[in-house]
Amino acid sequence: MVSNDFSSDGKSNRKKMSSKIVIAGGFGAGKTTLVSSVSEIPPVTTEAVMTEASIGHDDTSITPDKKTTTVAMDFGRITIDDELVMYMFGTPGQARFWFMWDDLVRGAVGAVVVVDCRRLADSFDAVDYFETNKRIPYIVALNRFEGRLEYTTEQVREALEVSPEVPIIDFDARHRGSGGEVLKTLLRYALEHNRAGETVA
Ligand SMILES: Nc1nc2c(ncn2[C@@H]2O[C@H](COP(=O)(O)OP(=O)(O)OP(=O)(O)O)[C@@H](O)[C@H]2O)c(=O)[nH]1
Ligand SMILES: [Mg+2]
Repeated sequence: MVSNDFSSDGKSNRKKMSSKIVIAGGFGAGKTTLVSSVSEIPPVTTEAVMTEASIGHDDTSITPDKKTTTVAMDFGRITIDDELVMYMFGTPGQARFWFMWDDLVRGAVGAVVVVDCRRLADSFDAVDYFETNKRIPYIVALNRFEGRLEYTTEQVREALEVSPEVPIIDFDARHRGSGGEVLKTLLRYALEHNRAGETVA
């Protein structure tokens, strides 16, 4: 839920609200890149070098430059306005770390599922996680690698079995402004759906 931290800037007595959001998605979709590009503080990341041990587990054929992977979480912060600060928690993408997702979503107002638009199938399980447990509102953010977007939004919705009301937007994870729009879309959606007040137990 949106929580009050009751901190004051000394100039006004308005409460400052903080909220937690989760950045999820399939392996190598651009989660760490998104958190890093929009965070106003140096992001905390838990990248580990990918070694021979990942062979057979991770399909790196389409991400040949990728040398590291998130093994616990990413953490960043963005101030939306005078009254709202959002804390971002990026999940690990590899299936063998998914046991951490239940802990990471606890207390979050919503989630962004980052999708590599070249590899839709690799994001199916991430979308399914949020569709199935319905614990928090989520949106889908299509990461436009190299500016390419080969599918329409509706094709993506059909392929990933995303519910009709869930926003799907495209963006570039490397660009702060583009990533910021994703977070604002999530926030609007979470507030509109009035589920922001629900606490995830
Ligand atoms: N060209 C291009 N490269 C990108 C874009 N977004 C991310 N990358 C690169 O793609 C690779 C994967 O990005 P990450 O942010 O590490 O992906 P991730 O989802 O955090 O990966 P895991 O934590 O391992 O699941 C990195 O080498 C990024 O630099 C993009 O929009 N365009
Ligand atoms: Mg990562």
